[in-house]
Order: sequence, then C-alpha cells, then structure tokens
Amino acid sequence: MKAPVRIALTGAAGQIGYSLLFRIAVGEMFGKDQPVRLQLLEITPALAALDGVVMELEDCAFPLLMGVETSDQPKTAFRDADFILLIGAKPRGPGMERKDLIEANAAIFSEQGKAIDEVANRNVRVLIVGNPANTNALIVQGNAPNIDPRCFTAMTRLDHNRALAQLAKKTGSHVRNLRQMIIWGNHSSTQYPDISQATVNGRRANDLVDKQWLSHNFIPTVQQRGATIIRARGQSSAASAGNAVIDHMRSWILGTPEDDWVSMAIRSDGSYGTADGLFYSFPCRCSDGHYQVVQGLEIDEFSRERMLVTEQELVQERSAIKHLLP
Ligand code: NAX
Repeated sequence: MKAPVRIALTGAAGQIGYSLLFRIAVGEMFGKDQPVRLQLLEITPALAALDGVVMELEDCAFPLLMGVETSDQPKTAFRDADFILLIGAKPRGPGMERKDLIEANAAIFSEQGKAIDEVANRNVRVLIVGNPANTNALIVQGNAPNIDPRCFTAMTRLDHNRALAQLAKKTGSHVRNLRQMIIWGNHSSTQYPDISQATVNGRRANDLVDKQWLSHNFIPTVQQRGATIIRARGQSSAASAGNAVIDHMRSWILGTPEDDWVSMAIRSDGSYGTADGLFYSFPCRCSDGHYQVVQGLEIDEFSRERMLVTEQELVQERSAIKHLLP
C-alpha cells in the first residue's frame, strides 16, 4: 500500500464539504490505491456539526481512510498537508456588495495563506474554491511567499464542465466526445466560456452551432448557471462543485489526456496578454503534478473582447484587496 497523503479541507461541515469528503475517502480523487488522512478545518460554531460528519465518515468504514482530525485553527489543520482545499468562505449576506464580500473573505484567506506558508508541506498543492475564488487565490498565494506560486490554483472546472454539458446538449452529442473547451478569466458572471477551439466528435464546434446561439444562449447560460441553480434548488451548487474539485485535483496530479486540456485559474505569467500576477483561468495541460498553459491558440476579436472584460474585473478585485498583499 502507498503511504497516505494528507488532505486538508476548509468549510468541511458545509454543503460542498458534505458531498466531497466521502468521495475523497473512497479514493475517487487520487485512486483506489491511495490512502488518505483528512485534516478538517471549520469555524468554532460549526465544530459540533463537523463532529457529525466525522461520525458518518467513520460509519462508512472506508478502507482507504487512515484518519480524520478536526480543528478550528488553520495552523493545526494545514500542518504537513500535501493537498489543501480551501472551500470555506464567508457567504454573501443581505445587502452586502461584492466589494464587502471580497474584503470579508480577504481577511480569512490572508490568515490561511500565512498558515500554509508556515506549516504545510513545502510541495503542497492548494486549490481555492471559496468565492471570490480567483482573488482569494491571489491573497492566499501572496501571503505564502515561501511556497512556489505554481502550487496555488483556483477552480473554474465547474464552469468548464457546465460548458461541456451545454455544448453536448446543443449538438446532440455526449460530453465524452467533446474536447478542448476553455473557460477564460474569473469564476464569476464575466467569465468567458470559449468554444472556438472545441471539437465535437472531431468536428469543429464552431461549424456546428450558430453565432446567435453562442452569444445569446451558450455564453450567458454558462455564466449564469450558478444563479439559475440557486433559483431552482434554493441553495448553491454543491454536488457538482464537489465533483469539479475531484476533477480539478485528479487532472492536476494525475495528468490530462493527450488530446485534451482543462481550465484552471492560475497565476498569470502574462500568457495571451493577460496582466501578470492575476489568477486568471487558462486552458492547461498537466503531467507529473505540474500544469502548463496551452500556448499559441489563435484569439479572434470576439474572444479578445470577452477575455478583456473578465480580466478587467479581476484587476478591479485586486485593487480592492491591494492592502492585504505583502
Ligand atoms: P456553505 O455555506 O454550505 O459552507 C461553507 C462552510 O465554510 C461553512 O460550514 C462555514 O462554517 C465554513 N467556513 C466559513 N468560514 C470559514 C473559515 N474561516 N475557516 C473554515 N471554514 C469556514 O457553502 P458551500 O456551498 O459549501 O460553498 C463554499 C464556497 O464555495 C462558497 O464561497 C461558494 O461561493 C463557493 N463556490 C465556488 C465554486 C467555484 O466553482 N469556484 C462553485 C460552488 C460554490 O458556489
């Protein structure tokens, strides 16, 4: 048996945590031969609820689960962690502006970044899910100067999967026959889901759908999917978000297929003219636990405009939390 990996997860008593933890413990993230230890972080008032989740984990008698610890202290939960999933965040309250939300979360994520810097495995891989995910990632990474910036990513995989599902439905195909979808930019309603490189059964997606559908249906549907689910379910996406966390981590650590790529928000190195240092979603290929931005794609005017809009939003978010970056 392999040595267990330590996976820390915040917001462990929340909706996404509840759907995700059991899938990690059964081996869906890193494989059925990879034992795991879970190090769960919650805020103090949620620790009692978290105890209930831990009892349920025990009651599953998972062969791969080697231990579960809980804490309300980031430095305890992140100690020696090989993987950290930052899911817990402050939700948007009534009357709260996006700017207030950014600031409230900035305080949480700067503390967590410092804790990661101090106690996590030096080779840790961190995924930020809690919203605003891209800007939270910027804060976490900025507060962890002793860890390679490439160890931090934010999640746009749910958006990527949503885009695949919409295109498959429109073309009467199946998601497994689609390749090379892209989500550019922010995990927000300015994101740009781009099918210009995508193929469906080996045919160019752009030849199968009309521009009208693309602009008026596909792009807004993917951008607004989270809000549509809240309206229908009365709660935000949880199982599909947990599933995207599994997909993101599996792709990052175990690699992407030869003929495809995934969308990940990573610290921009200026690829495709994006502002340096923003956490921006790009098409990425992964192997051996590392990602590479797919380079050399042709960007037309239609795409360029939309890539800029979402970049501008990230620039504004960054200016709102500038004071929290060292
Ligand atoms: P819930 O409100 O169900 O759970 C959040 C949990 O986080 C709560 O149990 C809370 O006590 C805990 N928490 C709050 N502050 C914490 C802190 N400082 N340390 C540790 N735990 C803390 O939310 P859930 O539906 O699970 O969503 C979690 C986050 O994911 C939200 O910010 C949500 O907006 C975000 N999402 C991001 C997505 C993405 O694609 N990037 C998609 C899904 C989701 O909307």
